[in-house]
Amino acid sequence: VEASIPEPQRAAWTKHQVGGFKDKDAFESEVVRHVETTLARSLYNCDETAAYSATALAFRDRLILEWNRTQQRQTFSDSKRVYYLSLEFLMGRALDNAMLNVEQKDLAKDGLAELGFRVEDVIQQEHDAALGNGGLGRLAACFLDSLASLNYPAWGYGLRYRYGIFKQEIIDGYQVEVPDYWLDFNPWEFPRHDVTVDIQFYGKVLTETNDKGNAISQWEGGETVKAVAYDVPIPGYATPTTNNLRLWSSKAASGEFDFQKFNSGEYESSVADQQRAETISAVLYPNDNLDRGKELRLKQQYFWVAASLYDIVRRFKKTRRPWREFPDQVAIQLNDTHPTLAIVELQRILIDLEGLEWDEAWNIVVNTFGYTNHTVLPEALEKWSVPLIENLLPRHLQIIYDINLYFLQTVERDFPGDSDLLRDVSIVEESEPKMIRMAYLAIVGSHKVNGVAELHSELIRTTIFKDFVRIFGPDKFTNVTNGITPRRWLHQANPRLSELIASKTGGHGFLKDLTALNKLELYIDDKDFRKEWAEIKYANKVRLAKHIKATTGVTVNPAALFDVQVKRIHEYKRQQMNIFGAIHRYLELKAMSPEQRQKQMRRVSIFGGKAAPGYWMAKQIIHLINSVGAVVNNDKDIGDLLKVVFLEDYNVSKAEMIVPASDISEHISTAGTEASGTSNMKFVLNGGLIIGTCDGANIEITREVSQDNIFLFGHLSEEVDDLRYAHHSGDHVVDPKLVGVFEEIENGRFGNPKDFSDLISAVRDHGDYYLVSDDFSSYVDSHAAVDEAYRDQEGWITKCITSVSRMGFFSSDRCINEYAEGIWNVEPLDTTKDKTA
Ligand code: TH1
Repeated sequence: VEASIPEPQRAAWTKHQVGGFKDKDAFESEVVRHVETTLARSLYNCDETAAYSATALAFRDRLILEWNRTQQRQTFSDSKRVYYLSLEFLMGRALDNAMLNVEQKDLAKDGLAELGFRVEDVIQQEHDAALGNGGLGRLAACFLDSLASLNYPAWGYGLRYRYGIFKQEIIDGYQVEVPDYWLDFNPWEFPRHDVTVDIQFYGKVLTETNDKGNAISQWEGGETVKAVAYDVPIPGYATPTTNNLRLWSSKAASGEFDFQKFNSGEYESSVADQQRAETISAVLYPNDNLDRGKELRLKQQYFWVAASLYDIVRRFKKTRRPWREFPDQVAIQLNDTHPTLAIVELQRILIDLEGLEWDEAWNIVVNTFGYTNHTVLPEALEKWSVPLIENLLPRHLQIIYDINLYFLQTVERDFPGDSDLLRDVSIVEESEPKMIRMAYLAIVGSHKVNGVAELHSELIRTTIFKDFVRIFGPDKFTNVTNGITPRRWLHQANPRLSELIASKTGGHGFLKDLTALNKLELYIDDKDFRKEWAEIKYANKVRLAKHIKATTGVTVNPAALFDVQVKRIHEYKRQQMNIFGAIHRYLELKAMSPEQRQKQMRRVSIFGGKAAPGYWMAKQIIHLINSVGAVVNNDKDIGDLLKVVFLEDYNVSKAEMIVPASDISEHISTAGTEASGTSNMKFVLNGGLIIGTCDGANIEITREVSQDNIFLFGHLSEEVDDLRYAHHSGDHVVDPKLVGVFEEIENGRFGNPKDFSDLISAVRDHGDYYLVSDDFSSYVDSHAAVDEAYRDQEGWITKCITSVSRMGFFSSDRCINEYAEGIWNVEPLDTTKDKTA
């Protein structure tokens, strides 16, 4: 390839290639150039928004050069690539991350200061890229950061939603959803109008017999939509590797609109086709851990999967290798079952379009895919109705049936006569209408299936997928415990703590190898170090207190214990138990004499998180939190002994401010329901302790930091089934403390009791599925233990430092290396042997 370009031309091009900014001056001149030319503004009307835009464009120009070189390097090296398919990428802001990863933030800070701006203010101008709901989408974003930082040849594939997760406003204590139109100015994406794929829907299947007497099927689509690629550069930390995130946007296939219709006066219908096509990538479904089975969602899934596979296959074909080498060149990871149709689509490409035999094709497919399961909640396991698939993707349905047929034949061969087993593991559920079980399809079509924390991986092996362990053997099922990127979640979110750690561990190496944090334990008794540590936490709390004041009007005391629960609102995550606990605390304080009261610990109970727009119970929880806050925060008896605040519109950028300011955070899901959780890791990494159940990654955090440094409570996952069963036996008694809480709510102490009656009856009258009552007293006791521990400030700081020093395991770098070795069989690319440099 290189030789095809004559030497003089190559020299002319490379002469003009530049990496990072040479110095502050070079940076400033690029900023000024972008302000004056790209933005057509001047010194006199350059506000913070314009300064942000120009800074972002200046860094973007640098990133794209490294991006280009990375792509060339990966192509020349001919190495295996990883493709991470995710319907969600919760990226947050990009500028700070880009400046830090290319290690030029100090230079930018000085340059912007000379131009009259504070870098912190400039960074704040950026709109979050919020193409995700919560943990699953943020995990994908952390993985992209680690893949690039570790120099893996990897691409992310997703959808370019015009509207990301909605913006949450709290009005009169209720959640109101506002659309998140985020694309007005997005310097981080590059439209590739030359990279487009035609995607078919509907239509019918034509079957013919060829010369060999084999049936040949061809799908004739009834409708075509165009997928247009938009590329987002992903810079690794302290490495030239800049990987690519490719997001697909939908467009009408027939250009703009139907001119014939337009000219004959049918104005509306002439644009209808165009609008229908653009609807596909218009909006992110705002459900976390819930499957609603909507046709448009299925369309999104196929659209994205088909465009991505076309792209991947095209890239493979350029290598001119035989098909059997496909899995040596390509690893595709399915982030939950959302991209499972990729399995069917690749099989279709190989048999219908490339003419391979079924078995040869299937072998390639299975060796290519890996599937990550993120939940055991039954309402979140995807199923698609057969009539829906049959109408939208008729050929795919046939292939699914064939996959199932061959699979069930092997089951029948290995477990003869076990018809219950056949029915239980069938990809097709024999219901009315029939349903396709996407998780089963993903298992059958992948060579590895993993859960995201040890307990969760054990649960999938022994409960929802136990039959598949019998069929395929235990080796197909594995665990990769989730992780987080220390670049964003320590270095970027908590710069002062990052610098303090750097000063004690010998520089910023811990950002590449997080296990280096263990060196901190040597300084556990160092007075100055501990003082600085405490000062940083306090400063972070002051910053959050200011934000709370500015956004809610509530004054909170930064010396109080900050108790934080921020995550999507869901019954299984049990924010209702938290607010019941706060009410209980309030009632106890009220019952005390003023003297007694003054001996109590001060608390700020902080909540944040979005409820899915159709999730009634979650919305009641938000309303209850706000209603309790309105009473407690204005009670003169209470003062700053207790404050209850709900922070509006929790998102990645807010998390970067909230996480470093917490003393204790709550990870209190019913045991066995939270697959992993990842914010638990973020809080501990930032010097906060956690109160939690024996669930998800809490268990592994406990193993690392030790029992002494975490507040665990509640029943274990083994006990859950029996407890649920007992609730229906008639003699179900609600915890007396909780009864007291319910009484006060029902007396109208927090507003109209009708507004909260469903929250109460779920516990008292409808079987308490999430075990709120069963865990309540141990939860309250555990909070008392937190108060006691916090009284001893020195002891508390020791716990925090010890915990941070033991968090190395939870880097997403460790996680990605495990995937690379155990599932993908890919290796990092040596960036020093760069032929093109
Ligand atoms: C989350 C899990 O609830 C969480 O425990 C885990 O840490 C995270 O994934 C990353 O592994 C999930 N998010 C979703 C979102 C949808 C469907 C299922 C899950 S599981 C839309």
